[in-house]
Amino acid sequence: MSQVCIATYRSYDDRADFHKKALSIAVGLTVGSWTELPEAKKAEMEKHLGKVLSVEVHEPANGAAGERYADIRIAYPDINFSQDIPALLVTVFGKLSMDGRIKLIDLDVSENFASAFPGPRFGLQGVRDLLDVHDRPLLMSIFKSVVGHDLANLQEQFYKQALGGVDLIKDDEILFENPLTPLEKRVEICMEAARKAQEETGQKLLYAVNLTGPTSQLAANARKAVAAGANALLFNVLSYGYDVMHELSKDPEINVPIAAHPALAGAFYPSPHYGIGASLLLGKLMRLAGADLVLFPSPYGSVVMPKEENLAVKDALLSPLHQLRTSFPVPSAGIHPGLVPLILKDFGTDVVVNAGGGIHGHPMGTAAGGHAFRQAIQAALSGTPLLEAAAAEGNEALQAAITAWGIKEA
Ligand code: 1AE
Repeated sequence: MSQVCIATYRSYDDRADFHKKALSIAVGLTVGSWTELPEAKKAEMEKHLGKVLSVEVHEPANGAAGERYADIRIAYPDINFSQDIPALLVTVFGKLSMDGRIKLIDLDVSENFASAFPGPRFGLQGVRDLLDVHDRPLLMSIFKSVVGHDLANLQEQFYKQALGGVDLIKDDEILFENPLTPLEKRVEICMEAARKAQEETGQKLLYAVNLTGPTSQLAANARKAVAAGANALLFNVLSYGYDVMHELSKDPEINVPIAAHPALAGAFYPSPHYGIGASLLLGKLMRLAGADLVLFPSPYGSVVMPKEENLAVKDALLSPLHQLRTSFPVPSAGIHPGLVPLILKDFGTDVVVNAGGGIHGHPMGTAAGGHAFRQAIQAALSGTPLLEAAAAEGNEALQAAITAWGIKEA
């Protein structure tokens, strides 16, 4: 068979003949009809025809209604669609996404299709190189309370976060272009605070400024941000579409890492019956589209994603995928220092520990919030139990964080 992209679906139906259903998808989403075609036409259309690769039917043990499903794999010839993510998604799950209880759980793109995608420009290793941090997980802080604040206030917030020893600071995803903190000014004052903090901490820092506005202005806005000194971007990928990030990430003038925010992802992945699986939505497709870092809900904090799904996202970002660099996994939401050993146990050291409330809500203030995380990371790396580390001299920030939020062991 020539180059094909393979889609895996989970289809729920109490009575369906899943083999028949799979065939109707493979034919319907490619050549339209097959058995009615004259033999000469069949020979001509063969190269366009989708092929059913496998159908695994799962009959519920107790015959319970609503639980019968099949995992169906279908190969779609690359020749049918152009080398872009919209064409791929519309082919494999366009109309089909509205056709009953069916979820797209994975996509294996061909070497040929992947060759059109440079993927993450920096990737995990490139982000580490920029920061010169190679021996520990990174720490990211999220701006909180940004709407309605002016530049001076933002600068102060930035400085306090930077003093805490974080490696990255990201805008809140709900901070859009506004008269109080316009993009270029925001970048200038935050990067000024970053330089000032670096004199104290000796640490490099990336500021992921939120890239917003109408699609037609995004590249221009990104270039303005970079010209003003931005050394990273935050991007709400799902509200714009993967192809928009793909265009931004391969633009030679937008030569900074892009952190993909998962806003809207909850509209796609949580249902077992509908939508797109988390590892595809937030893993493979984000990486293919060029995200250097990918934020996603963690299994520990406030916006929970089941652990198995979470680790599948991680694997999709880190496992070999054609020629693509790996993307940094950033499990997020509700993260506090007491979760750090768990995060490192599940994700290893190639992870970004990311927190907003868990930094700004620290009882001793924002900078102490960062310190508490760094102390927790150090403890977890050296195998020291958090309670023991918190009792050590100099680790008062960790002690206060544990008193405030506790420790979650498993
Ligand atoms: C899953 C995205 C997390 C995010 O963007 C965010 O703002 C988290 O904030 P906290 O750490 O839950 O306060």
